[in-house]
Amino acid sequence: MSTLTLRDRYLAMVRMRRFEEACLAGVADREIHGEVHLGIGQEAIAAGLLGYLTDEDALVSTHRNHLHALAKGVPMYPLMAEIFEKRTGLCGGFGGHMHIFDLPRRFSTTGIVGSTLPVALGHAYAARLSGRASVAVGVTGDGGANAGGFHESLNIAGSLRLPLVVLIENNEWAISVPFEESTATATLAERAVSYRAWGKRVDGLDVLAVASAFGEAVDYARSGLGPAVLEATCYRFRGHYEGDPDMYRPAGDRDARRRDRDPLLITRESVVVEGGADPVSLAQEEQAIADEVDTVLAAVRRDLMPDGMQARDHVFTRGTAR
Ligand SMILES: Cc1ncc(C[n+]2csc(CCOP(=O)(O)OP(=O)(O)O)c2C)c(N)n1
Repeated sequence: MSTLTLRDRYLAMVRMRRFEEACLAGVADREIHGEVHLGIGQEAIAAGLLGYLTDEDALVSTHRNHLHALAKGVPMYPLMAEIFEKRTGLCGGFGGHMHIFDLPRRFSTTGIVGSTLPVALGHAYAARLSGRASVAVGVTGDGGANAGGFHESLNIAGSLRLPLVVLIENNEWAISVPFEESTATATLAERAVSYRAWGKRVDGLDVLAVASAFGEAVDYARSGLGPAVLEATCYRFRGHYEGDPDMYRPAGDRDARRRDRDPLLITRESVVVEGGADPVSLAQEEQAIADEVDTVLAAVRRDLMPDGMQARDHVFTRGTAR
């Protein structure tokens, strides 16, 4: 059970959106290199995870990982610094945006589609072997849910009743391939039954619906009953990566979804209308968050990149670190 309020979750979503916008600034100014995949439009899912996981629980995320890192409690400064490839980053600037690792918080990522679940499965098995009551969360997109690792991991977790929670962010597109064209089932949650797993599909724009379902999924897995599959539906607001011309999605539909179905605006309205929040004090809190992110961005921009002489550090040959 989580004690977080809707307002708490909303403010976490604001922090996530501002964080992604800071990364956008880094892309525009060519400070971040390579493909950057942002989670703008998907904040209600990550904010729904808050309050259910401890540092002992593992979370393995994808190429679209920034929001999950924040939800797992990874501090904003070293996270942003890693994305900006700075020495002050979580991995000293060697990893970059698709290789975010925070060992103390058991947070990791992989850009190999379909391989988050096998890694999360390893964490779940390790928890079982060491007698810890922790769970492992493996995140995937809808595209990744059609890869072999998804099915193999769930099969093993189901047969051994391992504490694996599979979180599927179904944003309807795997790069340019629409969900209905690539997927044999009407939903992804319904696959849970094949693996003796708990399964549910929720509206991923509804942060309270995600929170309640994620809490159930974690409780199920933690109590030793086996794996859980939570599918949260959403829509990717940006291109697949920054720079993607995004010619495959009908522009009218995309614009309408961004305008009418922005989870930040939907949640803000609930906080004010149903939660009775004072709009003035809410705006002050939103501004404080924007200021916090701006301060981190300004400092990260001043930090140094790794020294070129270190390029071969952390490279292993014959089992020896050079
Ligand atoms: C094994 C592998 N194949 C292909 C790619 C290239 N690739 C990167 S992201 C992506 C699509 C992922 O779609 P989805 O799982 O739905 O996640 P989303 O990007 O929508 O969050 C692909 C094919 C990859 N990274 N790894």
